[in-house]
Amino acid sequence: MSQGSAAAGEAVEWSGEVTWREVAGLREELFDRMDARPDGVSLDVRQVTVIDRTGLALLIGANHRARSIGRPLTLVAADGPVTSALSAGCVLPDFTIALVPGTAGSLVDGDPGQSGERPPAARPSSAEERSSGPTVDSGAVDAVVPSARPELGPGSWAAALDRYLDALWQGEHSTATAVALTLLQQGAPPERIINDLLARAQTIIGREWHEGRWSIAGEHLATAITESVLHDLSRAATNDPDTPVLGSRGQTAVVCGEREWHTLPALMATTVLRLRGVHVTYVAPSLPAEDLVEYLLHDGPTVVAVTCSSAINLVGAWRSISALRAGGMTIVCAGRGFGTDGRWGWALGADQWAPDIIRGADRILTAIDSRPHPPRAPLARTGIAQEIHFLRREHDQLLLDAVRAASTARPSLVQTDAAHRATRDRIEAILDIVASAAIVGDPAVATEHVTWLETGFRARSQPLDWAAAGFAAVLEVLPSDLVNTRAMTLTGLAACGRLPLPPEETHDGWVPPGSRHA
Ligand code: B12
Repeated sequence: MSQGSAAAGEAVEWSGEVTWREVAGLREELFDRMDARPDGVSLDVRQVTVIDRTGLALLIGANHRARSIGRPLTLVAADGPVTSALSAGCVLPDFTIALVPGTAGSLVDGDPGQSGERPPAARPSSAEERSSGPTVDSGAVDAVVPSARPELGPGSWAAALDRYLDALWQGEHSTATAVALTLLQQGAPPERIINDLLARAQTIIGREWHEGRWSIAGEHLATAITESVLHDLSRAATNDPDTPVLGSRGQTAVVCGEREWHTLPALMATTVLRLRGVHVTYVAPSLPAEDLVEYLLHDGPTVVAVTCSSAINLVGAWRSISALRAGGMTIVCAGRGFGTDGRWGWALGADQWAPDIIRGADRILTAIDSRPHPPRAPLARTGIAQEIHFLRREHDQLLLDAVRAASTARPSLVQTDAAHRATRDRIEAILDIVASAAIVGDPAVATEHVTWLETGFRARSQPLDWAAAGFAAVLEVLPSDLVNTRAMTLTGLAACGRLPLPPEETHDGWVPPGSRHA
């Protein structure tokens, strides 16, 4: 905390109560002023008599925003409820404060129904503040109860998403939590917060990472924060007396398909379903298809949601879906791995496709209320099962051979340890993607992967012809009787032919077979 007796910038004054009732209006005014005044704003909070967790969250968000946009925010404060709340939330040191002697008002615990009626309480000692005082962090979310406010407008959602992404960018867990919990307190349905804030933010950071603007470490940190916010939100929303009793709306399972390691989307869907009263068995990450169905047969759901976040995992999804079909279950597939319209999920034998988490929950509830399916055979095109069986059995050898083939053609691909690892990972993904394309019978799986690779290479200024090198190496090691998989590999290779001539090609003279350079 830095302190001063005088505050620069435009003066904004808050007085009386700063609780969930007032926060929306106060936020708008404060943020408008902050945007308008390059010299900053001094916020006089001396006349504040009561501040609750939403008010505190607003202050933290405003302070964070002031730093992001480089416009100072100074609090003109007395030794009163605002400074108590900030110190109890352990965020006092983050603020610039012009401290003026004098005391006013009281501190309430975040119960929106009571904040107006409660008589001013004595300020707790600092030890009490730390254990029981208001904080927007995970330990204090139990008392958050959504209000019955009118629906938030698109502007509020957009602003919240901006602030949430800012918090992820800065690695600020407590601000991210505050953004989500503030929406909840303003009356936003928890499932919309999950779908429109948390999932949306994850999608954006995924794109930012892929396009080279966000590091892998940053993405991991952001994912960890979002997972924790999801827990806090779930805990807070569960305390709403209107939340249906768990199990009152039946039973389901949400599972990651085999080899699928994106657990967070499945956890988001699980949370939404639990808040709707469904008893959910959450099985993630990847589990062998046979173990999954054996477990679920004992557990008892007749409806199972299978998630797949990347098309590289479609063979695993097919195995999971096939095992569940054999177990007589209705399958709702979801996740971007099944394609933008779910067509790859249908091709694998799913009964339903969910475009997003909310509609997924709707479809799962409808399926729970419907008659269960009898056991069914796997859905597969002729000859495909044998190819997939071979690819799975020989996976390690094929990968080894393909990496060797690629490195013989282009030694630079394995020149350093890092290059070798990257080459190995990318070739493994190509092996997976051509198998995925073959199993759903859609060349678009392979060509979309080429576009995806190309975007990543461009963003990192890496040679674009690497994609062709990878597909060519895979083609070289695939036996000739794997006609479907080879056809998809050739399609991928041909798509690489669209890429501009790479500089490296002229050095070692390697020409990818089947591409436009041949
Ligand atoms: C975090 C993350 C990871 C983490 C996952 C951690 C975790 N605990 O989940 C880790 C590091 C493990 C990871 C690994 C990989 N990842 Co990743 N990952 C992501 C990221 C950034 C966020 C995932 C997420 O939480 N999304 C939130 C969900 C809810 O949003 P959504 O996917 O848009 O889903 C919407 C709908 O599809 C639907 N939905 C999705 N799932 C479900 C489930 C149910 C039941 C329902 C009802 C609805 C539903 O609801 C959402 C909207 O409401 C995504 C980016 C992205 N766009 O998602 C990349 C992303 C999915 N990953 C990607 C890749 C490539 C990988 C790796 C191959 C990277 C690598 N080289 O190792 C591996 C593959 C691992 C594997 N075998 O599964 C790519 C996939 C692209 C592609 N064409 O294949 C993405 C899209 C990033 C990108 N932009 O390129 N990843």
